[in-house]
Amino acid sequence: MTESTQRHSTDSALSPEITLRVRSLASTIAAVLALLLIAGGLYGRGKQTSAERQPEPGSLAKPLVSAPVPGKMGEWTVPAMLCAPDQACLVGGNAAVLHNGNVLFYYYPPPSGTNSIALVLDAVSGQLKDVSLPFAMDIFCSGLSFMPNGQLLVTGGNLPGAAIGHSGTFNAVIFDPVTLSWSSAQNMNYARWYPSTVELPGGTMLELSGNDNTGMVRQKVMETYNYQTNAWTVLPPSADMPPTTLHWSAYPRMVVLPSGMVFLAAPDTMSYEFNPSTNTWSYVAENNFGFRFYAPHVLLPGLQRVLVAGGSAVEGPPQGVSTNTAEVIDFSASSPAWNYTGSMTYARINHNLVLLADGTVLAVGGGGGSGAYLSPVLTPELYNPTTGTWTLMAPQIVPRTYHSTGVLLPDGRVLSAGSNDTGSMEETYEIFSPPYLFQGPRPVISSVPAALSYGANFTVTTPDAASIVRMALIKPGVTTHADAFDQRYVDLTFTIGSGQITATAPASGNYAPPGYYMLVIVNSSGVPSVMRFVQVG
Ligand SMILES: [Cu+2]
Repeated sequence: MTESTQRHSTDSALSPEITLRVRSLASTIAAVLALLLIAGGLYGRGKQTSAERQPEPGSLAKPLVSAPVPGKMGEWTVPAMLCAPDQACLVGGNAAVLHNGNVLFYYYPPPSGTNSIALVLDAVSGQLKDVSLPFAMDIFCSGLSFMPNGQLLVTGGNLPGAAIGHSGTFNAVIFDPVTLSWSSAQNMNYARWYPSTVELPGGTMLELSGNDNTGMVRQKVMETYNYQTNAWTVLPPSADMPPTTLHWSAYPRMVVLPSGMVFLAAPDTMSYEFNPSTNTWSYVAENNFGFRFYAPHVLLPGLQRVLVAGGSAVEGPPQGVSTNTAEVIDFSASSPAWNYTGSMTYARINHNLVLLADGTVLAVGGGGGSGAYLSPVLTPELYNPTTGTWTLMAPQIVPRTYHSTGVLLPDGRVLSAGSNDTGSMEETYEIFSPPYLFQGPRPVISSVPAALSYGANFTVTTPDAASIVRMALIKPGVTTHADAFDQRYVDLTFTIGSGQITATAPASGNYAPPGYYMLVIVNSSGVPSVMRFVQVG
């Protein structure tokens, strides 16, 4: 089924907003009751003793007794609605963690409207604020990525009223986390539907792929955006995407490596990397499984290895049958090659891979069967990059398949949202507390500098300095369509002092492209602090 078909059937099925809310809430309540019965019957009653497991004041997402052993399998909250006051509820199909810790969600316009709906969630208090677009524009199906100034660049999207679905737009818009407002940027030179956006080491934004405004042509021409001049620059023909990488499946999975190259990790069998200095592509390696449709990717800590897990060998709707296999390519090798790492227990497509505060990776959501929304996998799995093994976590309640999102919150939890099917929309979010939040007291960051300069030393004060074994910068999550475009976990070198830690900022934008990061310290029990935002540049 195509995107436009889904949108049409979805929209028509949902007309009265109130019906939609009631239906979604009813299905959620039913799911919660079922899970509570299962949890009660199978596992008995979990104890609610830890401070982390208590609801924050005003929180809409209450803790759930879902995990038999939270210290080993983590714990989920009961799903809460994504409905800001006086606003249509939305599916959390696009998510971005802002540098004040709140999460921006946006989706397509409600059936009666012309402006994409958007909201900002304070995931700690549960408060929601309507930040819908002030102008008529559909930014669903767009690319998104943070710029060096912390503003979110949103590129392309869905062309309203297009004769053919999958038609892209030229528009680019910017969301300012400080003023909570949208503004128009200069239009792109090429219309794009399902493009990818990735920040380059120097802070310009690379834009690639996506369907044109006829819906018939996959864009091979790339362009870059300079946020300081508000100008798009078309790259020369040498930068055109390799022919084997142009598919129905857009949102190519890109990541900046310490070499300064931009690696195209998935979905293709043949992997390439792009050199932004010379505007040329070069072939890297062929993976083992083959084409991985809607498989997410993640740059692992150490910044030399890229993990791709799951996906389907069948391109395009109905999205084939997913695989549980996963592969890693290591760029510290003289000839980088894809090798199988441990397989997940569950085959998945359309899941998210989320880098956690301790450098492990959570595979959350996704579906196991043929079809964008079929055979949902409710059980997340945690990947250990050191051992290459996956561990089953506590099951979540709501299916999170196509159009689902997963992001790491500054408090170390994982927010999971989005997904729907042709009969109903899923307008809830739920939050996962990983096992590391049940391993004892958390180290506390007392103060951090507001800004870090590349290669310079800086000081973090903490009463827990003596117990700290790891410090890292984590790029805030920006995700849609089962992938996070700029996700990275940048370990820092540091020395322990009395009540403080002196660390060295990343050497350059090759390691951490400029912008806001979440700084975390982790103690010898593997427990992370609540993270603090710093601007790196
Ligand atoms: Cu989509």
